[in-house]
Amino acid sequence: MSEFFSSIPKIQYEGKTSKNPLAFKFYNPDEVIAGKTMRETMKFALSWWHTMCGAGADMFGSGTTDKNWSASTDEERSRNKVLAAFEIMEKLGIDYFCFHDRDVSPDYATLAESNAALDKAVEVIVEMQAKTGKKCLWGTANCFSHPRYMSGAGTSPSADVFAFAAAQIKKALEITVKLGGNGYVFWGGREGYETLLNTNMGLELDNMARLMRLAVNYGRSIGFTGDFYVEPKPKEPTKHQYDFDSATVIGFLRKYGLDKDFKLNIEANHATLAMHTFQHELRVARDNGMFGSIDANQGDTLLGWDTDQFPTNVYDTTLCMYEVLKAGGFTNGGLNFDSKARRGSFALDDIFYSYISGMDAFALGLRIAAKIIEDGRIDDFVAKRYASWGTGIGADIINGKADLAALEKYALEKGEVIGSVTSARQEMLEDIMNNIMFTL
Ligand code: XUL
Ligand code: CO
Repeated sequence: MSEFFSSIPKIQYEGKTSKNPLAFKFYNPDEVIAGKTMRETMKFALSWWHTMCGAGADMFGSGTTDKNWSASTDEERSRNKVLAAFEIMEKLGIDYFCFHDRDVSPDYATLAESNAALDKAVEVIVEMQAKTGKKCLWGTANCFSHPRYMSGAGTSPSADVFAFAAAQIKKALEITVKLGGNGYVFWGGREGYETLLNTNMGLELDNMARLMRLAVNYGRSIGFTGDFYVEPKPKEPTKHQYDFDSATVIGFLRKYGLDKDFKLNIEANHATLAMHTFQHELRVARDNGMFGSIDANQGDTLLGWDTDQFPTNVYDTTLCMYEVLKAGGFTNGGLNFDSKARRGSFALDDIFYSYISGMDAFALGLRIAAKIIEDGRIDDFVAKRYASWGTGIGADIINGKADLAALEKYALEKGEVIGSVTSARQEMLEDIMNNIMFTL
């Protein structure tokens, strides 16, 4: 195993009293929580984009971190990125990875050259997978960075651009299958509009669905049996993105008959940008049978953009893992860190401190979520609050036995019903949450 991080040891679990910054305090891979090992439940994944490529550039300044990986050519950089990524995964005990095509290998002058270079880099990944047993969580195509996609890819006004994006997606699907990936993501960073004055929204949405259908048909024809995902995000870089939030995406997928092949990849900060909580987005997905995978980034509520921070907010990770457990866990999905260290955390070993903080925050979340379920007070409260739906008139409504006339008769006979509404007890429940969280 090549060493890009010679000063970093294999990261071990040392328990919550450890003061070693290069150790897990809460993530103990082989410990069984809620019936499964933590490793099996979490399915942590490294993302190529921010981890291997993101150098800390922002709107006002260039990169601060050297992510050249000691290379003198593009080809060498792609190869070294693979070696460094596998070293990071090995040292952190991360079993999965995910990638955009152009993270693995950059754009060359022509599509044919880009594809050939990508194939070479993918061969290195295949070799490293054989050596280490690491798995691909999902693949995707970057159809948003190149200037050709300035007005969209699947929703471009240009049919030529649509065709180019389709070609890129075809190749990305082939690679995902080659690497044994169980997921393929559509995230539409440029699929939206800046102003309706120049936009045929109806045609753009129909075309997006056409592109997804073509991808499903091709993917299935080459043996992709996993899930396709849409990753909702309301804005940034485009002012209004069509994949606004979970509810919008579910409506879109159902309208176009794509809901059997697609699920959702929920990103925490995309939820924040849509003015929802992370838990809300997960709940909408779960309640609609569309819960798929998670991009575990944290945002900053004081900033209006996607900061892609490593998650440390344990309240959020707890409620996330509660939803994951209630959904029965991941099937094809997992928990990937589409995250980057802050621009000022420019040292290469900050990658390790960042992942440790994110993995530990989710491990702590899982431990507390399992306690909430075992404790039962919150679930019992909700069950009791809705108890009137299990018997009498509630059961009749659910079973379709009561029409409006029957309900009128019931209401007339019953008289005023305000007394049947019980206190929502929000404060009591929040106190129970704190009680469970801080007596771990
Ligand atoms: C961008 C973002 C993407 C998707 C994959 O905000 O989250 O990296 O996860 O294209
Ligand atoms: Co993401």
